[in-house]
Amino acid sequence: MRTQIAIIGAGPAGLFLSLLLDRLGIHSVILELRTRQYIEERVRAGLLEHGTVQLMHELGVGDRLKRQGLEHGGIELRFNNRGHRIDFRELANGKCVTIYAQHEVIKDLVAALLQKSVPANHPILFETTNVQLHAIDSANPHVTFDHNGVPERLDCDFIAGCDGFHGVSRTSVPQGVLTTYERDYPFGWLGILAQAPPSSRELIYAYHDRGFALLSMRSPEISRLYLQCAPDENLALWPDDRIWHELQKRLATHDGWKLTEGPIIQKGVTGMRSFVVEPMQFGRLYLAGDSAHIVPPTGAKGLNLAVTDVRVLSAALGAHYSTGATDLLAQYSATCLRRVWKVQRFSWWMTQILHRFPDDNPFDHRRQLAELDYVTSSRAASQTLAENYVGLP
Ligand code: FAS
Ligand code: PHB
Repeated sequence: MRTQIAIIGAGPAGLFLSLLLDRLGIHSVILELRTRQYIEERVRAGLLEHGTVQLMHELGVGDRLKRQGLEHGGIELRFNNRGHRIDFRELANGKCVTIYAQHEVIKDLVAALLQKSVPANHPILFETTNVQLHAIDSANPHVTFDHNGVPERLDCDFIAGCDGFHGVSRTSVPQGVLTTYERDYPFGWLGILAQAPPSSRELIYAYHDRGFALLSMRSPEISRLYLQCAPDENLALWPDDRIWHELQKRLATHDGWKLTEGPIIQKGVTGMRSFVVEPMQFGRLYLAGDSAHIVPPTGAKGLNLAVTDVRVLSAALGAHYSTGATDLLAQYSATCLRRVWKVQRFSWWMTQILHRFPDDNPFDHRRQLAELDYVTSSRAASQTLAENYVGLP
């Protein structure tokens, strides 16, 4: 088998990249470890930046998003039992964000790719195992893998490592080439999906003595909620009524606001880390998305950052194939990392002002409240939050 770009992984990074390359007339093949059903049902992120929504419409995959996405013009920060709205439209030049589950994005992208391809083209091979990258620092890289029990080889010009934090791409780079920057947080998020109408039109981020809580949603009927927990929290100790009790406490307001409860249909614990690897390229291998960086979900950036990486990569590959230019490819990592580090900063900042840290003292508690008071009472400070949250230009 031969293609121009071998893409490892059919997450947001790999799928958006394949569609962006297709628009440029560049052929790619995606090798995905899991089944189509698995990736289309995996519950993960839920919030799309302004730019990600625009891209889905540009790529012609935005019809369901237009019908089902929930457009939000702001968020609420809740602390000392009072809510304070951050108005994106007023503060961020009319921009907003859209709630639309990541697995719905995956469904739209997979459908579009399979619709475009003629059978011989194989845009996505599911259930590929034992993927190995070869000769990545040569002009003739290739990938070997097993598919349907048969060993296969895919020759290509370039490889895009879009296989997430636990993939094989980053670890295919020789020892000593990459520098890793990371911070693990002393807490995680216990997340639930519940059959309960969201109790707020917009997201609520709550800072509370008992810990952080977030009210989000997936539809007018489905709530998505998170509460700060231990990084290795034992879900068995969290029956539904304990989860609701804790969420009610952390989201309570002075005027008696109540959270609407309902059957919990999914629950899970997500660890939290900040992680960046530099550079994001080696030879003809380019890392994009979670294979190169991880952000704590507080800023809702993980999926959106993956999208901006592959916008840069597709433009660089397009320039290479159309003019032979190699400068954008050479600058790929530096170009992405400028944004990656600004998004890391914002995600860390949102995380450190909204969570209770076990080794913090009363001074830190007062400092966090002062920072929240400042952000919600200063136009300059709230504008900074707004422009980062909707997506940096
Ligand atoms: P992904 O991990 O999405 O995709 C990588 C793909 O590569 C997967 O399909 C995987 O099966 C495949 N793969 C892995 N190894 C392979 C191999 N060896 N061979 C072939 N294929 C391989 N972000 C937010 O913004 N908000 C959130 O609320 C949020 N919640 C999250 C909850 C969880 C539990 C997790 C794990 C992440 C969450 N994220 C969230 C972050 C998440 O949305 C990522 O940022 C986003 O999926 C990144 O997309 P990709 O880089 O494409 O990586
Ligand atoms: C979600 O809806 O899953 C979500 C929203 C905002 C975040 C994190 C997760 O910051």
